[in-house]
Amino acid sequence: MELLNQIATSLQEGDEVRVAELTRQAVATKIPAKQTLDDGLIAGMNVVGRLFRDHEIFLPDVLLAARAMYAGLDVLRPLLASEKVPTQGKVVIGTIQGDLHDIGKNLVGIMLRGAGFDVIDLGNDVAPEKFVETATRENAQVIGMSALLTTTMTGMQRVVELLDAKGQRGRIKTIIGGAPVTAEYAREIGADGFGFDAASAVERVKELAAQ
Ligand code: B1M
Repeated sequence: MELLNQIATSLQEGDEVRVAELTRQAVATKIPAKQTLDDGLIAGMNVVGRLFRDHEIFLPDVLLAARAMYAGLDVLRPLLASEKVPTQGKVVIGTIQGDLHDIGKNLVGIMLRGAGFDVIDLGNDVAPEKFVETATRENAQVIGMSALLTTTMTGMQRVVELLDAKGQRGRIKTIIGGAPVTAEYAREIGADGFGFDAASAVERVKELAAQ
């Protein structure tokens, strides 16, 4: 769809004003928020990722694209979180230590809140101990961790190990996600779940919180 292509292109150009404006147009023309997210904002960010990997653009360009992504997300946030239902449980989320990527994690948080979960967002660069301490203190059912770097994803295993050492592993469930993370990796480190995207993360968290 032309409008969604324009959103993707403006995001690649790092034009946050235009991305916000076009996203508002998409909302006004009743394009479903999920479609604008997937085929506009995320599609644009995927191109940015490829260009950055191939050294065709540089870090400042990626930062501008991230800012533009947030401008679009701010417009979609109320719609993505609109079907609020009574609380389904408590989830502690964060991006793992050493990792500053927080767009995907924030999306997961928005969708979880929309699905009726109480979400405690620890932000990015979160130490394994902090995940475990917070979840224990807050009596959360699930810890959700995000990692975007192959060098930081290993930190998620430490959270599972800490839960084990404190005898909390069965009570507090873990779900992991992020671009380099796979279901196989989740199994390997003993996490209870994996989310390919924000929507599948919510489905899995629902199952885990109900166990
Ligand atoms: Co960075 N970066 N970055 N970056 N960056 C990647 C991840 C990279 C793949 C780019 C590339 O080379 N192609 C590469 C990693 C390579 C690797 O590890 N193999 C990379 C690199 C190298 C770096 C730096 C090291 C660059 C440098 O300094 N030289 C540096 C690291 C900083 C650090 O963290 N310590 C860095 C910095 C940055 C910015 C700060 C500029 C910016 C982040 C801004 C921010 O987040 N506030 C940035 C960005 C934007 C990216 C790319 C382009 C886009 C990431 C993104 O937001 N995608 C990224 C390339 C890419 O991933 N294609 C890249 C959109 C977002 C909606 O998707 O986060 O995947 P994503 O989330 C998805 C799913 O993964 C899933 O649901 C989300 C929605 O569908 N999901 C979960 C995510 N978390 C989940 C948790 C769950 C379940 C599902 O359960 C709890």
